[in-house]
Amino acid sequence: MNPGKKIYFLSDFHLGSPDHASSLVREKRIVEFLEEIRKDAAVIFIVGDMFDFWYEYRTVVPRGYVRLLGKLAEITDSGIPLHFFVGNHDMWMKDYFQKELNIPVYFEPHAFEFNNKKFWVGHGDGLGPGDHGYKMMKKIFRNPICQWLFGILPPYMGMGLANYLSRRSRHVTGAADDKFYGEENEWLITYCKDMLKQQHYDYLVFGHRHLPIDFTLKGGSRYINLGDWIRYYTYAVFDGDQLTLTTRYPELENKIVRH
Ligand SMILES: [Mn+2]
Repeated sequence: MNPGKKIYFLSDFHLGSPDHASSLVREKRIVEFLEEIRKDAAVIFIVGDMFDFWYEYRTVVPRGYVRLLGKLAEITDSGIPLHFFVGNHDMWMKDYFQKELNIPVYFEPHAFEFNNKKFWVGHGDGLGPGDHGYKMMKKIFRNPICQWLFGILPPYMGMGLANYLSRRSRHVTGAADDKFYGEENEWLITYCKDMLKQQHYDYLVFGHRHLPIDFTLKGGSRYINLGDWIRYYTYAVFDGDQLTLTTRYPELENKIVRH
């Protein structure tokens, strides 16, 4: 990494939700933030659930989000690499991001190394113990035949069904998520501990939890949860030496769980 350059991580914008007007307010905030970090970004990671629902038909993509998509194109065109990890709300990506935006798309967690620091990055859904209902659903969602069947539905039906399910899933996992369950009960902490038994990482960075968490594990590795851009506007920034989890809006700083 060049001195003065930084690596940014953010996730869980859920654009499209809960309605067009409030999504647009968030989208503009995200675009403004991206424009600002462009000045010193070496790499940008967007770690899933960019959209509340996304499905790429063979020749058509969902309408909307032009400000964000345009900004992403501008960033990669200017030579700043951007990595995207699919989340549980936007895993139905094919090759639009790669072809149109020059953004690699990851469907599984992936390792990176910068300045001798090891990062393990992923959205975080379906990892760790429990959540068997979702793990089964994920198999169906990821199944090529199921995806093909969904794709032959007329979009007004497919998108309608998907938006309904997407909202229902948030209803199920919603409000209770805003408190920290403790080291033993946070399933991504359990997952991180298992990962660290096999290999050392300095930072294990996830989204999905919708609660910003900076948790130091035994041995000094840190589990970072990126929070979201709905309630927290949080992001992690690596300056080449240190990683910091912070928020765009200082008044939200005390919402970050640090342990
Ligand atoms: Mn999410």
